[in-house]
Amino acid sequence: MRNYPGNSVFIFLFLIASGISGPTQSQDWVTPEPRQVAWQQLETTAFIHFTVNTFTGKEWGDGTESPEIFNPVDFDAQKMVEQLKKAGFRLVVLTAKHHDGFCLWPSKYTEHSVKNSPWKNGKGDVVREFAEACREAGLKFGFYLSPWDRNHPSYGTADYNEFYKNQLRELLTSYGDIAEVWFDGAKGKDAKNMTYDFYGYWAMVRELQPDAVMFSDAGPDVRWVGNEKGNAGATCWSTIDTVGMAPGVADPAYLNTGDRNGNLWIPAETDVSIRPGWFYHPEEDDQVRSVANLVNLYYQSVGRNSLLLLNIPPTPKGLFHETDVERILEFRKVLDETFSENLFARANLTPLIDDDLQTYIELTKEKPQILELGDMVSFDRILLQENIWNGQRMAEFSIEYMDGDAWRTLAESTTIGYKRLIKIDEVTTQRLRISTIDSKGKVQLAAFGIYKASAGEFE
Ligand code: FUL
Repeated sequence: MRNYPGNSVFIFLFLIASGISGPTQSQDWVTPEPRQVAWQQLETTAFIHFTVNTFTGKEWGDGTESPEIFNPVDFDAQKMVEQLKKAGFRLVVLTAKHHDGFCLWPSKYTEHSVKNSPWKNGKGDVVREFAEACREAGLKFGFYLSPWDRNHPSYGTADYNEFYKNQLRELLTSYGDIAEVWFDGAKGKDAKNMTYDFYGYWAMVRELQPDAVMFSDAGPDVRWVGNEKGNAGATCWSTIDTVGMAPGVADPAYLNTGDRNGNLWIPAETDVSIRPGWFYHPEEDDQVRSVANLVNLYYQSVGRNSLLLLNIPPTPKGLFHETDVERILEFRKVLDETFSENLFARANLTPLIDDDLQTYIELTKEKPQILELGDMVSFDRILLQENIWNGQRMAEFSIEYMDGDAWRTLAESTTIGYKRLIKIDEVTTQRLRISTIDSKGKVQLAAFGIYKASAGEFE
């Protein structure tokens, strides 16, 4: 855990006073804001890392790159967004500015941008093209604006906060609806000392785009999952406490599991790249994640009460590499094959199969829930969802199946939250039993599903 130099009591009071933290306390429960539920329901979202690094082969540019090297001659945002849409991604988060300071839009406040690139004779705007392509395709759009800027001369002085806010305002006011703003706390060891005015940045986003969720290590709306490997905690609470935290200053292990007793609703976002690097490097063309690996990421993120933000980096031509496209399309096909048919379809338990989080059955420690499957059914995947509108309550449970006339354990698990997916060896049965071992009061089980995994999951 890195040390946070600020005053944690001040932060806490500030968050309460400003209303920036977002969550509402309903009786004993910490519950989400509508924008947080809408975000979580997107499930699979795409990250796009694109900048001068795409042309230099670096992961972190140093800010001295000439804008002249940015020339994606075949750039086609519509094509990339269509491919993402086909692969089931519902939000695109673009690196409008990475640590090198190069802006993918023609910012008024710096010369270090596409306006000084040969691409489209300096008239291009990557942010606009992606934002418009997303709008046309019905996808949501968001951006990453790196606070660490290795190009701008004001970095390290108080003036930088004004510069950053000017850029933030440009992005928040010129490109339509923004669904997510990504605040990255990363900073190199050689970086100048700089105190970011995160609360000022966050207040601006709330004012100008109230439906946007803000990501950082410390929220305020969604949090980093604590690693870049694509693993949400096997136990994953959507609640945490942020006292003593700031973007770039948090305990990854804490972020990974969340905190049963946390007093803020800040669910985990799992950001991970389809390749070893965040930016495209041709030497990694044979290291694109396999379909089975991608599907597993889905189980480890969405299936553990998180959301998948999968990075697919464009090549210097300004298009996705064909291998990446093949993999994401196949990824979706496998997920569709697995989850298209819920083999649990009992009419008397419609609340569990109606796709509405707000209809549910209650589970308590005292009363295990028996689920009749009707016929004998064979399956190897289980899905559970809680009605997160009323908070997150399940802490530990077991599922048994009827084998002849004996109950046998099928799965033991901890949190559910928005979604829990469980892989089991195939079993055939007519009856299941869910027992709550530990919970925060009555659990509101909103969905239950059993599925037969597509062969593609194992290839
Ligand atoms: C990190 C950055 O330093 C990486 O380059 C990348 O953008 C990743 C998503 O966040 O903090």
